[in-house]
Amino acid sequence: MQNNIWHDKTLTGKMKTATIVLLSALISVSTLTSVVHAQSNPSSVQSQKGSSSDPSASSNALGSNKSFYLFTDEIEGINETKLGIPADYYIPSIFVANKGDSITMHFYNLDGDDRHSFTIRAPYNINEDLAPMHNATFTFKAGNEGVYKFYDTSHQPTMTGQLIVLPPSTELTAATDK
Ligand SMILES: [Cu+2]
Repeated sequence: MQNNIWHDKTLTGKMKTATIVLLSALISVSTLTSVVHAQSNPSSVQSQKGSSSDPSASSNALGSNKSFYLFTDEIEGINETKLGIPADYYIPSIFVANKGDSITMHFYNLDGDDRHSFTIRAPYNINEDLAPMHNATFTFKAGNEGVYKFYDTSHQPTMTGQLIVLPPSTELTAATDK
């Protein structure tokens, strides 16, 4: 029985790692794409006429709109009492934005038993606390650069994530051009 438990946990861990690697790769690719696009039009930073096919890929000094999807999940089959930690976590747990972006977060509590919250302190001061099997969509602006922790108020220390706010995309482009 215990073998099964740890086997399951390892599998889940691998899946989680694979997901994170995949997400990282996607983020890298999209970042590279926008940088390459900007470099191929060095004189047109101001004139990116929203190629409306993919609004999330466009960027300018005012920031862009980013939609993120956040889900609750739980590692199955582990003994929370024995380990002394909750089995709950967020997936994904890392979001990357540029300063000035408008972030729309779609938060889904997929747990049939427990409440889960998305809580982030100043300067954001958001506390979305969802009943089981509920979801919420909320929008906020990415402020100063930094790494901001978000967490669930009732499942610590495992249920945490990070919002990474990079410099405005135009500054990144300028830095790359040098
Ligand atoms: Cu929770």
